[in-house]
Amino acid sequence: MYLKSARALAALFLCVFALGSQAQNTAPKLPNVVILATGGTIAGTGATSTTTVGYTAATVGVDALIKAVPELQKVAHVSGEQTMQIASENMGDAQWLLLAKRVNTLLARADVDGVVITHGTDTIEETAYFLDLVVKSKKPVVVVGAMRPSTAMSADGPINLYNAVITAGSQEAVGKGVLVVMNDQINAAREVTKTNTTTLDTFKTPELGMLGYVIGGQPHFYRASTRKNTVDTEFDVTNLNALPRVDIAYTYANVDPTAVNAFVAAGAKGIVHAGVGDGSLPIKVRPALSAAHDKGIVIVRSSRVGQGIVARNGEANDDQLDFVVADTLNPQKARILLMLALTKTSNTKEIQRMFYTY
Ligand code: DAS
Repeated sequence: MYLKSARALAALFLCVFALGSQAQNTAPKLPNVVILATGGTIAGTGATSTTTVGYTAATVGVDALIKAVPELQKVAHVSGEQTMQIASENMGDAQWLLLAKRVNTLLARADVDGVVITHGTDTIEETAYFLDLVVKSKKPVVVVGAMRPSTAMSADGPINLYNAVITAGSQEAVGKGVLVVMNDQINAAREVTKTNTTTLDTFKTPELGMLGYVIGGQPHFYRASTRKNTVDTEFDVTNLNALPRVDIAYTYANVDPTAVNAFVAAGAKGIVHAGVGDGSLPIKVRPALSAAHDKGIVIVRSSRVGQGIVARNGEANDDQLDFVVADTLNPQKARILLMLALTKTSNTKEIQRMFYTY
């Protein structure tokens, strides 16, 4: 009698164990996502819950950022590293190289599925594009920030971080290039830009459009960039410890060549001219740019307008001047591509090819 009930009990136990382990086997395997924290508003703190301007950026550490969003544990195995702690107006070449090398090291590991970078919003579009050109993996890299500090009422940091981690751990984001995920939207690094100084919806790709959304804990893509990025670029930072100096000369009514001449004197290897309209060159500035060119400085014509193509041989005879046009890159992004191009060549025909490729 006892033997029978013991056997029944043992059979029941084995059944429950089998179901339990089967359930465990069928539970979705969570992706491993590493968060590299660099500072910014997402890590900012203000005096009160209504302080949304006049707060201090870059004060909250990565562990606190992760702890503030316990829901992260349900969507990924998350680990954090404090790569730096700065407001992103202070981001520079050294920080970019440090970040890019760390991202590449992490993504080369089989146990890392994606990387999220928390970052100040002021230069998120620059860091994202720099990484878009030098990350050597198809695994997702998502740059995320916030427009309200962590202490603010309805802070956007936690949900932005949650959406960024989901996207970085998703299969859908593989091979899409570096992404900026904020305000429930997914934008490509090449075109995204900050369009408003303070509002939550500031990051946009004004004309070419965002890539998709993160809604209900799921990324939804509707388009992809047509330009080469990440593993398909010719740029590699592995052995780089510095980047060539490239400056931006902003144009406006009554401008004169003071800035251009100062950049030449400072040793610029490239100058991006942020022209008016379709990259127009004022007659007072053109000779200074030509003189700079004759000293071996590569000149790229971009536009302060921000959207649209700067057409070759349109507002200037680029063939005759031996200048490069930025295509649709705004001045701050044209500067990044020119910096990396100059690590490979100073041949303007080769550099023009790069501006039509990336
Ligand atoms: N100063 C801004 C920066 O760090 C704060 C922010 O918006 O993230 O970019």
